[in-house]
Amino acid sequence: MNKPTRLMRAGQRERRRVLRGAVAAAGSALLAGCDRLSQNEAFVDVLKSAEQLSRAAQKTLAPHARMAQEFAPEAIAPEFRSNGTRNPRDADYQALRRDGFAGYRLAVGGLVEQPAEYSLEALRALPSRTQITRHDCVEGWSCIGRWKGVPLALVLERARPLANARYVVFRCFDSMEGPAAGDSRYYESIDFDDAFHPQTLLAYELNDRPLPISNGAPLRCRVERQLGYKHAKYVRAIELVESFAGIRGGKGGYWEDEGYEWYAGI
Ligand SMILES: Nc1nc2c(c(=O)[nH]1)N[C@H]1C(S)=C(S)[C@@H](COP(=O)(O)O)O[C@H]1N2
Ligand SMILES: [Mo]
Repeated sequence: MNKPTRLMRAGQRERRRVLRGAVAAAGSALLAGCDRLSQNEAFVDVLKSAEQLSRAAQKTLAPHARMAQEFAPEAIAPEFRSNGTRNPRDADYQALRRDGFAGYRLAVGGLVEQPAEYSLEALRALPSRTQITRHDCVEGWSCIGRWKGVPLALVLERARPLANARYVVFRCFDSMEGPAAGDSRYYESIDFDDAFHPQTLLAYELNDRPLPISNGAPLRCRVERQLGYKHAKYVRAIELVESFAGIRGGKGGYWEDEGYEWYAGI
């Protein structure tokens, strides 16, 4: 074996210097807070690929109250992309649509003391929140938009969840497969941490206009600390449950039943 040359030693020193810099950068991101950390995509990728972060581990890094980053109006994209269903072909949806959603009612039920139905007017009459956030799709694109809606927490508090309720399931209008597949309507679910988070909304406006059809009219969920597929569009009903057993594939969401992660933290 040859002794390392001076050039090789210089190369090793350089690599060590670069590594130290990277560790220091990661450290300062940690000190600067979880939002910065979660914005550091390379760092998050390293964490995810290193050991497929469990939900528990991720929650330790990103505790309960962590807020998703919000942006200045200048950051809003001129046009918000749409993905997945862009216009549900389901007859009940099309009938409501023809009517400008006047007949729309959001049903809130399942494990609650006080089931309820809300028209869009009733939802708009509740206190609202507006936020400019970035939507990240698992397919590799992002888009910043301004969302207005009623915090999901308000609607849930009014329903008074029963002690055994653990998850909020969103039932959507759009069928994902042909009629032969039976009920293949999109659905999603989140836990109470996310359901009661202040940035989790039932949104009825995008960029100061009623939600476009392609983005989930008349009502869609915003759950800002998770990836795009968790944000149910075309929400028809909200159901509180104790487990996902008996709900379609049992994994808590349409894409989850196809193999995606249930907790899709950003
Ligand atoms: N009901 C319903 N919700 C859905 C989807 C869908 O196909 N149907 N697609 C999901 C995916 S993968 C993404 S990225 C976002 C897209 O939201 P957008 O169309 O407003 O961009 O909606 C999510 N919610
Ligand atoms: Mo997505």
